[in-house]
Amino acid sequence: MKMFDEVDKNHDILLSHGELKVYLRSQVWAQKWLKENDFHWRDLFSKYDSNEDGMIDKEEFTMLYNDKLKTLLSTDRQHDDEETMSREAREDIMLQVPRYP
Ligand SMILES: [Ca+2]
Ligand SMILES: [Ca+2]
Repeated sequence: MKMFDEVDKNHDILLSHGELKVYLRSQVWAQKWLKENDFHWRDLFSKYDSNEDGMIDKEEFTMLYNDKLKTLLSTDRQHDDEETMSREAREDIMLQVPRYP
């Protein structure tokens, strides 16, 4: 998975707390989630580190991705689309304004 490789900076096919923190903190789409009052890195790991080895492996990351990241990403994209659409709609309106000499 492309995202997994991006998070896994030292390429040991495992994601440490540090790697996941650095990655998510650098992602625009993750900011809203990270700033939620009930968000805690400890909870994230206790929830998704199923074998409790202190690292997130590919399988565990897929769980996290499907459970959480996918939704965040799609919401973010939708938001972008809406902004683009409204910008286009605004241009349409401007074109429709009759011009008086
Ligand atoms: Ca790693
Ligand atoms: Ca694990």
